[in-house]
Amino acid sequence: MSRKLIVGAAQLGPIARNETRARAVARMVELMHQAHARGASLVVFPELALTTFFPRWYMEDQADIDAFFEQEMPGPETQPLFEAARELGIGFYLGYAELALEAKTPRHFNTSILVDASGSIIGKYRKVHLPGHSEHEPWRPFQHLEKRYFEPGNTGFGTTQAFGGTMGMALCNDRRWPETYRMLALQGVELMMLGYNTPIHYPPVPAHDHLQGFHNHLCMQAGAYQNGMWVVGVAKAGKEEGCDLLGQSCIIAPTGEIVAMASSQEDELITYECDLDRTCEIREHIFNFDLHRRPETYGLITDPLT
Ligand code: CDT
Repeated sequence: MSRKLIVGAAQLGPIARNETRARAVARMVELMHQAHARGASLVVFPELALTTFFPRWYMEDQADIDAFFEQEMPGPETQPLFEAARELGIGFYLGYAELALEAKTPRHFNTSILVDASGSIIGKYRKVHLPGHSEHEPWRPFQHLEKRYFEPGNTGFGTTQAFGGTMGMALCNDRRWPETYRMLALQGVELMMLGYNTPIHYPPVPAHDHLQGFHNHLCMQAGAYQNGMWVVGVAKAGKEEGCDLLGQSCIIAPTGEIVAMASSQEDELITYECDLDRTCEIREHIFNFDLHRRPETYGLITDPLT
């Protein structure tokens, strides 16, 4: 049986602070229709895809912060995404800010879900690597307060059997950490989906600004190749509330080659037919984990620091 599936990477252009979720969802539903017309069975949206990238602002009032979070999924404004999935027979990955009530305690996570073609949520991931800082740092031209507004994810790096293979999820900064890909690959993930919001200006080390695009592809291509998996990286791009966000959404083959890439900073769908069996070219040979890994020498990676 063929294990080829057409995957769509649905890049979004900027979302203004006053843009409604209904408007953002309508933009995404349009991209799902485009994906359907191209025969896609899975569409990947960015991180925090329903609102502007709010960690760029320092806020003290919890009600102002919580206004960017979803307390139910689907809720009334996100329901059209699930209806489109059912109507078109297409699955999707969606990043959003999740406000969960666990043992009556509010928990804030930077989350992604995987939804199947019947509109059911079949996987959830809460972002592990939260970048940025916790306190207001007025010297910055804009803030990156993910460490303030979210707690580290508690789902670990799980997998979902879907779309004819083993699927994995990650979010933005996770792509810079080799452990993300390796944790997924060790569990057999064949296609990793990842949404991102990456400001081009990095205030602590502005000398790296011109390298943002290079580092984006460098880490995802290396992660794909070294772990023999497809990687679908999807941006929220363009000038959002005065802040330039990197585009360059792409689909990367297990060889590390970019096989499709967005060329705009706006809403743009790219698609590619991903053959999940191509993971074998790498996993059965150059990076055959069973034959060649030497985990007995890797203890420092996970041993508690002394
Ligand atoms: N959203 C997110 O994780 N963005 C970071 C920005 C760099 S660190 C401030 C990223 O890794 O792209």
